[in-house]
Amino acid sequence: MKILILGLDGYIGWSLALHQLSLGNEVCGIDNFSRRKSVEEIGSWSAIPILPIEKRMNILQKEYGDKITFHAGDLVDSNFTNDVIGKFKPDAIIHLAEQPSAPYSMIDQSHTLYTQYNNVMGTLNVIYAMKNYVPKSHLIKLGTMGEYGTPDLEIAEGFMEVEFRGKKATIPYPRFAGSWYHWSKVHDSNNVAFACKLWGLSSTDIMQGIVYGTRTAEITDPNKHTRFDFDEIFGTVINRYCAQAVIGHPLTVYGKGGQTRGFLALEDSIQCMSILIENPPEKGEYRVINQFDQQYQVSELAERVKRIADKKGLDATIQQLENPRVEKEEHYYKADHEQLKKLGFRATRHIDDEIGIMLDDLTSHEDRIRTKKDQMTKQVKWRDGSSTIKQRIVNPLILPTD
Ligand code: USQ
Repeated sequence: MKILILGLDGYIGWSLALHQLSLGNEVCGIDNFSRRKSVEEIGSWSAIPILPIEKRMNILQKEYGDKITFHAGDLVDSNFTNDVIGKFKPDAIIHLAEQPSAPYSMIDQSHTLYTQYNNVMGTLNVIYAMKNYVPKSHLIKLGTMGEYGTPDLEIAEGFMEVEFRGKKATIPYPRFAGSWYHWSKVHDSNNVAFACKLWGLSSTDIMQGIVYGTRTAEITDPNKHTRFDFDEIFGTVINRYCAQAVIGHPLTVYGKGGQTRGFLALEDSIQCMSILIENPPEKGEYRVINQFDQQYQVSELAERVKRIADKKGLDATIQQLENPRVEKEEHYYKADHEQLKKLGFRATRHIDDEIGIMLDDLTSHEDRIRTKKDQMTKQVKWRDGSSTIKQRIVNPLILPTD
């Protein structure tokens, strides 16, 4: 199969490319390196060093020859997007090329605009390019469980049945997103669903939980490591706790710590996406999948990381910080996640084992984390934004010239 990975240079994109190549598929990647640039912009870096893209490609080309190709460019440039999709003609497009950080989108107006512009316009260009060149291709779009928010109701998988004034219907499950970033994903979902209806495109919209870990089966040597962010803006909660534990920084639980989310190991996230590639929806179908394995409260996770770190002699402590975010700190959470299991997904990783591996991997790069220790608590206050990070310039949209 021909697989196009949008955002190949990122945490999940790189790991997915390694796995798809190992299966014998032909992979084409694109990236504008915005993740590298945004993390640099806020003054941080990946705890685990990663090679520049040219070296990454050299390594893959030595192993896989012309089964791997790469194009540097931006999805908001519709000529670029049309060109790559029109020439490669993928069977499946995995769209991971979005600004992925909720705190980043909350810094100030310029970062909100950048996030929504980049994510929504980039996705519109992808669906137009699909319509023009590969209408039978399968778009696998990375959304987020955060689209649903925390509604104090059971969360269905994309759609729900309702009865209203005597009539029954199936309607999209309501979205109650909690950041400008999460709303950008809701806007994408609406646009992709409409494109499926309008032009008969096929798409799987993944409502993915929080992904953690440093390893997959293919990440076997340092040249194949994927990035690992630990700063307040790009690091996610389990990954941050592990990085904090290795340098003796208190694990930062925000507020009461009763925030509950769905979680998935990196290896299992790659497995899920690969199952979806193998099992496309019908023509014209817009399919929604809730993709996570287990749910945890963030305070419970801190205890878990502390317990495993202590066994390794790291002596971790936990600190409850005033919550910089605007979110419920205690709430009901129960979300369906059955469809992937029906397609054959079985979780292969246990969270405690993955935390142990992460702590070992991060201990090898302890100095890099310690150097950027001030990045652990930048404190972007969601209600008021941050005044310490410079304005972000929003790239103009490049319209098609054909
Ligand atoms: N949290 C802490 N301490 C920390 C960091 C986070 O208590 O040091 C709490 C947050 O307040 C929040 C929860 O942990 O309640 C999750 O925060 P997060 O930063 O791990 O994840 P989030 O901002 O929700 O976003 C991440 C990814 C995003 C993805 C999303 C999936 O950055 O791309 O869409 O997870 S989900 O959370 O299911 O929406």
